Amino acid sequence: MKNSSSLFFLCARLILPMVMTSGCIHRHKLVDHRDPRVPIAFETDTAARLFYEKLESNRSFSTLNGTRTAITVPLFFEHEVTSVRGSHVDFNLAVQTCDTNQNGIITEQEARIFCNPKK
Ligand SMILES: [Ca+2]
Repeated sequence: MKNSSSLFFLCARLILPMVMTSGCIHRHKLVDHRDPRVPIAFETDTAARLFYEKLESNRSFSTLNGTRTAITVPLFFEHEVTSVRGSHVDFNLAVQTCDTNQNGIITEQEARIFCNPKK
């Protein structure tokens, strides 16, 4: 009886580390959201300055540059999705918001409205 229990513990001591360190299914997927910048022109230098100042002030509050999602079944399966968000996302959203008539040119009036939206 003693031999069978010591054999069991010996096998457990040998097999358990092998199972723990053996290759499990690991999948990693990288989703890249780095779209190109939307082309935009500014009517005046003041419009450009106002737009970029507002854009930079909004970026200081934005800390989320990506997400990581993982699904794990210990020892057997691990699936991980990393989503990367590029800096052009903020720029493109700001252009979309600021250029209210969507003509590809940000006027000084549009930039001022973008900087001080009515509440
Ligand atoms: Ca416009």
